[in-house]
Amino acid sequence: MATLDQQSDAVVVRIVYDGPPTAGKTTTLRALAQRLGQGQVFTPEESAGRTVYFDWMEYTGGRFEGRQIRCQIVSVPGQRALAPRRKLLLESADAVVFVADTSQERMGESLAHLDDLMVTLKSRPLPPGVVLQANKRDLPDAAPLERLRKTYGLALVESVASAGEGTREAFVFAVRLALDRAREQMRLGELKAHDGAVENADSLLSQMKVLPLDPLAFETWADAPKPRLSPRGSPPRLPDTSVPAGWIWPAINGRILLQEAGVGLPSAPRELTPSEWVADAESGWRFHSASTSAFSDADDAREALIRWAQMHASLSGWISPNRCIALCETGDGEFRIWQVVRNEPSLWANLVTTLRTRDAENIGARFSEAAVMCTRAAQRWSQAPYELPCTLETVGAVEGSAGFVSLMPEPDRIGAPSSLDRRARLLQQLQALLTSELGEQHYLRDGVSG
Ligand SMILES: Nc1nc2c(ncn2[C@@H]2O[C@H](COP(=O)(O)OP(=O)(O)OP(=O)(O)O)[C@@H](O)[C@H]2O)c(=O)[nH]1
Ligand SMILES: [Mg+2]
Repeated sequence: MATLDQQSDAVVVRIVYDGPPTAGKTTTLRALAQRLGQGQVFTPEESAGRTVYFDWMEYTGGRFEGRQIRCQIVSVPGQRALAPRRKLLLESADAVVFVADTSQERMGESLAHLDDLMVTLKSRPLPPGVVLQANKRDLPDAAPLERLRKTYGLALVESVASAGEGTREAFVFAVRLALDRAREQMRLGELKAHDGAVENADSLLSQMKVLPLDPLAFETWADAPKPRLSPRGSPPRLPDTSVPAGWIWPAINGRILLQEAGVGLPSAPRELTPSEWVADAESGWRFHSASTSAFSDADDAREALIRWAQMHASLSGWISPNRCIALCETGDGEFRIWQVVRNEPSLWANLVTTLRTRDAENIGARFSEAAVMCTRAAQRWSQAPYELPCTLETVGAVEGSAGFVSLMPEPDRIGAPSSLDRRARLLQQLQALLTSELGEQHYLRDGVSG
């Protein structure tokens, strides 16, 4: 939302760069920084070259109603699991530059992402304008742009961000759109002088760091960042039914569960974050080994396995039963503990499915049920010996009541039950799901009948 900064007598507008993963948003900002010649891009964090929070730069130039124009130029993280961060940025946009990967291969994904953006923006009271930056035009399979041009009726600028081409043009257009919006805000009496300091990259980062974000929100690990090889060069071996006795919990049933889990298991896991390995089997089971679950000594690994087992045993009744813990040699002389869990539908997954039914009555009923279940989970889990993370992604139906269906936090990190009001936290999340994820996207996109 454009604001007046009284301290510097400037109007502050925010241009947000959105687009699918790896479309070239960060590359665009870096190219723009060079072309505009004012300062550097600030990137709080990257993982394997992917934006984790945002990229930020500022540009001051031109005048609006006698005041200086200060542009905050921000790019969103494209990865789906980071969507809450993207949403936060889109909510504050005065104009959006949509960076599309226009290669033949990625065009469909770009269009789907653009649909999502348009629906998200439409729900805002004064929707910001959008410029389409058709990127990667240098690729040999660059797709024709007719469909992009005709379907959306948006201004379109072709670009090769990696060579800096087209980035300045798209930006200049976006600033015009942002100022059009600021003028409209002024007309409506909504262009407000800011009390105190205007938001900057640091305050935005602090705000983002407390946004609820479940690292397990990856629907499949395929959505996670591309695998990177460990320094040793090879992924660790995944556990199978040949693990030695005493290396699996529960003792007997664990091996049987491992057999079921191992059906359609990829030959190697993927590295999600440094030294954190994951694999999804076609059987619907998930294998996960945290970075702290690697040991050079077998005895240390056994002791850790016992701690995992004790924690699981003491939580039985609260957690979904289809899970086991296995210890496995990595193939590189190390040992790793693997948590193997069958995917059970969480409240979140159920609600998203329900919304697709487009049946208002059904949607209403399922949401009330979810609210009741959240409340029950919060109450029930407060009796558990450990603090189980209680979110829409971790709560699901377990044997008729609200149980924990997600991956378990590591024993050394899980705490004693805290006095935190879990019920309030869950209801807050449910509301957030309604207003952002579903209210803004699916609900409006699909329409609701009934
Ligand atoms: N050929 C070509 N490659 C590009 C172009 N723009 C960006 N790239 C490459 O695309 C890859 C991803 O670029 P990024 O700028 O990191 O993508 P992003 O949209 O910020 O990705 P996320 O942060 O994950 O959302 C990099 O390898 C870039 O060098 C372009 O115009 N042409
Ligand atoms: Mg990026």
